[in-house]
Amino acid sequence: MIKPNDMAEEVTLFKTWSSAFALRVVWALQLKGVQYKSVLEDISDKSELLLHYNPVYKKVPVLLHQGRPISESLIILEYVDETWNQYPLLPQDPYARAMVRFWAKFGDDKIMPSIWTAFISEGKEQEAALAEASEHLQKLEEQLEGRKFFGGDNIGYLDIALGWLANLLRVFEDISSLKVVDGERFPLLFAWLREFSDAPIIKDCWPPHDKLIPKFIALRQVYRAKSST
Ligand SMILES: N[C@@H](CCC(=O)N[C@@H](CS)C(=O)NCC(=O)O)C(=O)O
Repeated sequence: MIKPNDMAEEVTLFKTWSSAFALRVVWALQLKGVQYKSVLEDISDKSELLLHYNPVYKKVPVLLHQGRPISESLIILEYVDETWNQYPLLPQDPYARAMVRFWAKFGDDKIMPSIWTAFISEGKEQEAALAEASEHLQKLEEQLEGRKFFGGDNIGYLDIALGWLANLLRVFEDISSLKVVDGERFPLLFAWLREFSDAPIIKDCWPPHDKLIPKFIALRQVYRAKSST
């Protein structure tokens, strides 16, 4: 077992093979070329170390740097950006920084739940969730006006924060025949999904698609069973 003292000078990331939140941190560390060690967690049987380092939320990701833990993926991204200056993720201008953080939070608070509900529901509930997701995605579409990435010419903090869309939409669409990002309705977002997915480093870190499919089929069944009781 890894003991806290063994990690004093190192960068260690507690993650699972599939966590879209942990993937944000993986991408950020890789883009910056920071060497790190991964500890693979099993969410159904969390390690004592994970519970020790994230006693509040008990979730991955946790980044351990010089023996000190940081949790919550968006906060970890900021820490990584402030600690390693190469390949800046956040813009320099304070207003631009605030806006990027705003849209990242919007992604987690609004887009994620609506797309998740569309994925696990059926009929009228699914239609309503899809309509809500589309309304939110329209706002992201506007953010991409005149840009290849949310970060401009390069992948930045917001691209990483929204990267789960590129990771999971294809899985959800393959499983449920949902079409969330339509190329005609959201041409910029559609192009972004492709550019982001194909970018070196991003592409190299994808969890295997054929392993995600059965995982999310099973998860959807669990959530559907819960909502029908
Ligand atoms: N808001 C958190 C979400 C992290 C999260 O939900 N992680 C999941 C794995 S994808 C987890 O550890 N779940 C364990 C649990 O809920 O007990 C973040 O951004 O880091």
